[in-house]
Amino acid sequence: MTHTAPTALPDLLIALRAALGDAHVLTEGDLSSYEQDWRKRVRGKALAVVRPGNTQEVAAVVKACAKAGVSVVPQGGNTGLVVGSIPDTSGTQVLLSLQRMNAVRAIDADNLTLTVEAGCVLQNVQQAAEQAGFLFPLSLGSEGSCTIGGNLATNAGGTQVVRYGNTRELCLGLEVVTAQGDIMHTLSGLRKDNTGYDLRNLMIGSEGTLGIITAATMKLYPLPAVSLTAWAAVPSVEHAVKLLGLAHQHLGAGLTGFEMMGQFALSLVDKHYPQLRVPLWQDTPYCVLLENSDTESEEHARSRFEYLLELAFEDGCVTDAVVAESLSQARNLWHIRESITLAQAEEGLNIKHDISLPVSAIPSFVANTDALLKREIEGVRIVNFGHLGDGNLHYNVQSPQGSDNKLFLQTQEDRVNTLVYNAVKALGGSISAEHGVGSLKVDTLPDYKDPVALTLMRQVKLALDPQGLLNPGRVVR
Ligand code: FAD
Ligand code: 2HG
Ligand code: ZN
Repeated sequence: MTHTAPTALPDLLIALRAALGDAHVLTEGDLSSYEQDWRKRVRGKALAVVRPGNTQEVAAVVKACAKAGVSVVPQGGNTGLVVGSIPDTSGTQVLLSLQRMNAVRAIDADNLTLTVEAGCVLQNVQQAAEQAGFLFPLSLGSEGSCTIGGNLATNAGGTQVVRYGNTRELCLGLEVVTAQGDIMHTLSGLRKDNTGYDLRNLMIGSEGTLGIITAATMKLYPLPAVSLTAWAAVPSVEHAVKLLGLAHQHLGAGLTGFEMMGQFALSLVDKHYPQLRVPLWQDTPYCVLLENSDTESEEHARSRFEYLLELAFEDGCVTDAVVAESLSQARNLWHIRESITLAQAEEGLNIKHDISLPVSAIPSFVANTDALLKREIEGVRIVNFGHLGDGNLHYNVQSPQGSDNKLFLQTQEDRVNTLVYNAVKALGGSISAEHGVGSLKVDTLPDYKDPVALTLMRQVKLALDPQGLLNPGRVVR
């Protein structure tokens, strides 16, 4: 497909080069890392990839684009899973990468905050916090590449939400470039501020459609004295939910992670990364990964953890368990959990469902939806895993063994989505717990979102971005 750029575009490129310098306005060469989505589902084509180095330059880019009527797609680490961070195929959108804006601006130890630029890679934010003697608890499998700006724009979850909340709960203030190219200076380390509408929380989770986040002030926490990790075999989802209840009761705020992984999900890790040596998976339908963080001592943590596991064995919630004896063993267990997405990608293209439900509804959701899908599609393979502690499952669907996965997506994706999302809706759940809407779910959302809420969302978009130039076609149309 060829596209003809509007005649105003050369003037825009001249303005962008004047604002950023030639080196940071890319129009040629291999731009695939910016134009291809992580799941390799869609490849877009940008008019230009621009890489501003500071907030004023971001504002200059947005102003120039607004003047030319050209839309802007913000991008951080491009690890998003819903096709929200790449340009469309028209060749007329500007891809604005925040990657050069990666400075840690400040750490305020007494206030327990850190202020970082949006393009900071999450792992570097964690390390900066640790070097200052603190914990920054956001933790995702993509943390080596995703950026804090992307985490805020998607309100990312991850594996510590059960204790510390989503990215939204970790943020105190933002600096944002508006659709008009103005800079909203609301970076703040305040834990209390009731001076009107909460624009920070409106921007968080808006997936680049309401403003471009350029910096953020985030909460820090004391480093725990120790974190212990256990891997437990559980006989059913009901038992995993019961174990979660016991863990809440006996670990209290010490419970910092609770992940459930189905046997087929773990078999994919075993198949594609045998060196990771997945424990216990062959003899049990589900495994659970639990983390107990303690501010007192290792002895204290271990005795509480072992007491919990004893109770769980007695109750029949757990049939076998391994408690990591060292930091490297614990890291390996977490690495296995975080490798499921990659192992699934190695297996081929797949249908993802990033859903949330009340924890109490999860056992019946899994039982009924597993049965429904298996009845409707012979040989379908269900990759079920996720953050059970938050009521969030990655209930993914892989084509039958040996079938053409591209063809499976073409012919079955809509049908599978309808079956799964209808089951989620019937139980009062959400079709996106953490990855967002992007362009993959933009046309599905109206069937599942409250219509009044959706109308208000559209009005907000219109009020903040009347020209519709910020990441169009994402979240709402
Ligand atoms: P991008 O992919 O670049 O962008 C994501 C969205 O945010 C796009 O809509 C983009 O336009 C917008 N955006 C990016 N930066 C800005 C900005 N500065 N201002 C405004 N808008 C912006 N997600 C979870 O929630 N939990 C997980 O556990 C998790 N695990 C993952 C594991 C793997 C292996 C992978 C590949 C992904 C995982 N993700 C997870 C999804 C993804 O990593 C998150 O959505 C992450 O927050 C995206 O950050 P990013 O910097 O890569 O953003
Ligand atoms: C995770 O929890 C991510 O590992 C990715 O959210 C989930 O691959 C997925 O579906
Ligand atoms: Zn997740």
